[in-house]
Amino acid sequence: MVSFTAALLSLALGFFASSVVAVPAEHPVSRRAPCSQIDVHKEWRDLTTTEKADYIRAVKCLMTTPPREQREAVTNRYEEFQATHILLTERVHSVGHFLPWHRHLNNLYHGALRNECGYTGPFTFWDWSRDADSTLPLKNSPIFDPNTGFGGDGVPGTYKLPPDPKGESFTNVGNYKGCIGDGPFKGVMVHRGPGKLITTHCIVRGIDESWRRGVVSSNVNNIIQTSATYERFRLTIDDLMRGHIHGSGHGIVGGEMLNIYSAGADPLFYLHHANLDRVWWKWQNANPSQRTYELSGPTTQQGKIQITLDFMMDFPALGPNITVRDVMDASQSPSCFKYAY
Ligand SMILES: *[C@@H]1O[C@H](CO)[C@@H](O)[C@H](O)[C@H]1NC(C)=O
Ligand SMILES: [Cu+2]
Repeated sequence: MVSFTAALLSLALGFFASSVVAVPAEHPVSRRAPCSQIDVHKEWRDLTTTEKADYIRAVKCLMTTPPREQREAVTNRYEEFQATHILLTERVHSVGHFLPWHRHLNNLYHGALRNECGYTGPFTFWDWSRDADSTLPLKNSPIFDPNTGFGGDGVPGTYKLPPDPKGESFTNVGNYKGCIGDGPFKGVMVHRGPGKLITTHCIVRGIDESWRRGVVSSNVNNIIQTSATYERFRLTIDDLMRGHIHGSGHGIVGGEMLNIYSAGADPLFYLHHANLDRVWWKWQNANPSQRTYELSGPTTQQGKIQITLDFMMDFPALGPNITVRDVMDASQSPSCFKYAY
């Protein structure tokens, strides 16, 4: 009887303990230094022309800055970020820390633009809903402007996909139309990708209207409003299928942007992921006491272990390991930012 009661008690305590784990207040924010300032991240078209030019300059500067670590076919800092994403692809997608990992990847990328290439303007995101809601073709987006954006579509006939002998590089998906034909990244060569392949190639795009519906504001707002749990939200977001938010930003740009491994070949990768992060931030801020530290999902793809806030994420060649807890609240160090809207 005693042991039965004890068993019940410990069951109850166990239940109590695990329900406490879900309460955000039991997960104090990190003991990191407070933010010295809160950066306001702005949509690309809300940057001044001077800020846009300086952002592009800083990205091109990363492309001529030596990498920190020696890795095969990594010739500069910009490629180092792409290579880390390729290396960790299976570990950071379709897992509980998909959103936190990509938030911090952007933190580190922004840090490199600022500290290694002297960028002083606002960090920036691409609100694809503004394009998808308009009646204009997506290729007319200011993001694709050759003078004040990232250049436009791939040019047919300028790129041929290499063989993918192991069939593991996802080169069978995506609209590899051709090399970027104008703007600041025309002629830029990257050395990793497509996928896990190691080839020297241009930045390949293929702007694709068929992905538009996934990112119209009615769809995005609906997901923010109807996802009652992080689990629901995470599963809805982290889906590369047509009609879904994450895949749609990749699919609209097309080409290598739709390659789950090597999408970081295209500088728009970071603006797309910033906007995806912004959708998460909006979801968190719709109910901050409940959602800022709400987390779920497996630690590995199809794994059985549930993630916790103590889960350690790594960013080889880019920055120190960091727990998921330390990036959940964007207004806390080391993120220290908010979105302009
Ligand atoms: C960072 O995390 C990786 C992967 O979990 C681990 O192998 C590495 O030892 C960690 N590094 C430090 C300094 O803790
Ligand atoms: Cu990714």
